[in-house]
Amino acid sequence: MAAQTTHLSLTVPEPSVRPGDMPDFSGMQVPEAGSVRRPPVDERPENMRDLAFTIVRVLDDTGDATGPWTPDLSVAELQAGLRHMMKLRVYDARMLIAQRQGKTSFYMQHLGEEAISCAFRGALLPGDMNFPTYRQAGLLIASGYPMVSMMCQVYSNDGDSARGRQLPVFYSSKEHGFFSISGNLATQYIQAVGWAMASAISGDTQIAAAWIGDGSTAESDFHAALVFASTYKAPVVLNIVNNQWAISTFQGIARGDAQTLAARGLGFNIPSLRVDGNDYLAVRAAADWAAERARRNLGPTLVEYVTYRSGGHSTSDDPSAYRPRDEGSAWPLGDPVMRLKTHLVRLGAWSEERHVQAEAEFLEEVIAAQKEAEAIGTLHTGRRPSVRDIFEDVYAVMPPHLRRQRQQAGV
Ligand SMILES: Cc1ncc(C[n+]2csc(CCOP(=O)(O)OP(=O)(O)O)c2C)c(N)n1
Repeated sequence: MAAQTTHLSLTVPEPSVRPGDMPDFSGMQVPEAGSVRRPPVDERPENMRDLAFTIVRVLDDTGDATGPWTPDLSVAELQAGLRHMMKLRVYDARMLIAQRQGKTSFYMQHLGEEAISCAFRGALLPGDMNFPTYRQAGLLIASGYPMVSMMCQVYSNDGDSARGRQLPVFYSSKEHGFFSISGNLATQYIQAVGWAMASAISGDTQIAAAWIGDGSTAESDFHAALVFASTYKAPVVLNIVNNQWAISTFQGIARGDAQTLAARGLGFNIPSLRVDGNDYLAVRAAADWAAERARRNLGPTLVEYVTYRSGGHSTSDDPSAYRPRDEGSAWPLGDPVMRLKTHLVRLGAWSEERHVQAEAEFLEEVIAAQKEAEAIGTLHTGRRPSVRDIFEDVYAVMPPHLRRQRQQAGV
């Protein structure tokens, strides 16, 4: 009897819309703010699986904070949070222009994702360590890292602590809990787990935070990190920033729509939250919850922040080639800066005038920092690191063959 023949084929996931189409987020389920329960931090993971399939939200459409996840933040802390996000946005805008002016070779902005890194920073204590990607500079801004130092790195000038050896935006500051960024996606995720394991092995109290984008969860280091984190119950917060896009690739390619990215943690019995990434209060609440679990030695937590990459992937990218131009404005979770601003206005702790004034102040501050950094140098002007620096720090002690190469280079 002849077997029935099926011609096999592969499935290639496609986004529902492309340039020229109407944006379509109708498939996205957005729960009411305040409607998701908040389990105790020592909840057993099997009793909170529902948290990986919803979206924790605090700020409602009118700007009120509501529900069990509302974090206990003072007005001053909320204002500081808004300022950090605004400052990051102004910084991004200026550096984007600087790249277009040829002052740097490359830049990557955070537009629409400011709440995530800015709010998360507040949950950490001195000595804790982030293992960020290139899209969490809010961690630095919210920790008071000097903007001039950030710019010097972007300009690869003589003020760059990386001595011009790294791509722009690959910052590094041990003192500010910001591990050196590397271009190889996902490598930092497993390193964060190792750092957290080391902290536990040496009986310390510091915790680690791992960061990854939706696309990069497809890397094997992501999976290795989950194995080690769950096996040893390492004190680490495993953050996934789901901004819907990995350059031109929509999150469905990395299977973000096969259940959720938060649900990846459930197979490892890691408590997993899915959070509104454009809601400063929700991000902070989730970060506090996860950080407390890590500090109380209850093990890792996985947090997926649902957000949208409103800008291009980088200065080398034109998103209008692969998605509708106005998709960002159709994003159902709104703009993180506007949402926190509205909340503060509702509290009577901010106003339209204050906002405009703050924007002007930040522009002035960023321009002043820019003048200072550019006085040292930009990509093509001023003082740059010595060619000798190329040969330094490859090893702790320079081996003879590098010494010879340095001589050949005439430096
Ligand atoms: C191992 C590796 N593969 C590919 C790249 C090229 N690359 C740089 S960024 C990027 C997209 C990452 O997307 P995602 O993880 O979603 O983060 P996002 O840029 O959206 O923040 C790719 C493919 C790389 N840097 N490293």
